[in-house]
Amino acid sequence: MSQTPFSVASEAQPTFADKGYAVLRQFYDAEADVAPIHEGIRVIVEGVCRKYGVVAPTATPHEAMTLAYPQLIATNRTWGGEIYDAVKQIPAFMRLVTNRANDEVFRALRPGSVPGIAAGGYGIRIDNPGEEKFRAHWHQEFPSQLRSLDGIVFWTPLLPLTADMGPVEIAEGSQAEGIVPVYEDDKGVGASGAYALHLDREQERLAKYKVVAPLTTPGDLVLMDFLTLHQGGHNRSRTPRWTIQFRYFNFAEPLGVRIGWRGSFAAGTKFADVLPELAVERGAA
Ligand SMILES: O=C(O)CCC(=O)C(=O)O
Ligand SMILES: [Fe+2]
Repeated sequence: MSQTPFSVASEAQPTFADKGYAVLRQFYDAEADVAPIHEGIRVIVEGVCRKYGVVAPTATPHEAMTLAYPQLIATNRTWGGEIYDAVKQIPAFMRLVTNRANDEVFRALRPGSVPGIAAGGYGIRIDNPGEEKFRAHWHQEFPSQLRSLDGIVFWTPLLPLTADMGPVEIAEGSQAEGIVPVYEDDKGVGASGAYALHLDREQERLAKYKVVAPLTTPGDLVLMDFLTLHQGGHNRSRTPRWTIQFRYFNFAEPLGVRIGWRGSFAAGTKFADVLPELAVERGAA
């Protein structure tokens, strides 16, 4: 008999607690769970091409994601935003986000928890080659999502990731830092919201940890503690990097209870209005 999601995640729990992340290979069924999302993306990209009169290959999801999408944004970058906002509303995507297996993973990794899905904390990233403005640089999830201190990021790719596509980079064991203060700086690239937050004494903290960048393929699931330092790798390939993220949190965790499970940027709130003690002046700490 195949293992349950709960038992798979229970086996990973000691590693997760120690390293602040875990990789569950082929946790989702690539055919049953992921292929319908691919098809949903294909149909949307095809429709946007038709709408704007762009002639590009969309016969397969792979063509739509890797050929038609770059062709669209090369013509007009805002059409990419239209697709980005649309794809997170594909029913098959929401079925993955709300999959019962996710609650089981959360309960196995956070014994005694009451799992919640972070509203606004789910989406599909499309990281284009060489595009720095929207890259997720080193951060902890907690300030940009809040909800509860012991939340978990679920991260799963829609295309097989190669090293040059910039797999997510994780500072192994860095959840041990606890909550790291942050300061705001747009770094001269017009970054806003979570993209403008920077870790206090970032390089000094990162120097203590080994950075890993697991290569994953559709169906694989990467789980990260809300306090683990991580960043999106640089996409140096010629292919847009399509990946899914969503977050679960714990209704029973005391800090979450204290802040009323409020969210952060994705919920239209600034973290500093909810937890002012997290913000520092640059270089002040
Ligand atoms: O892989 C990436 O681009 C980073 C995504 C991220 O920070 C997250 O999933 O929370
Ligand atoms: Fe993140």
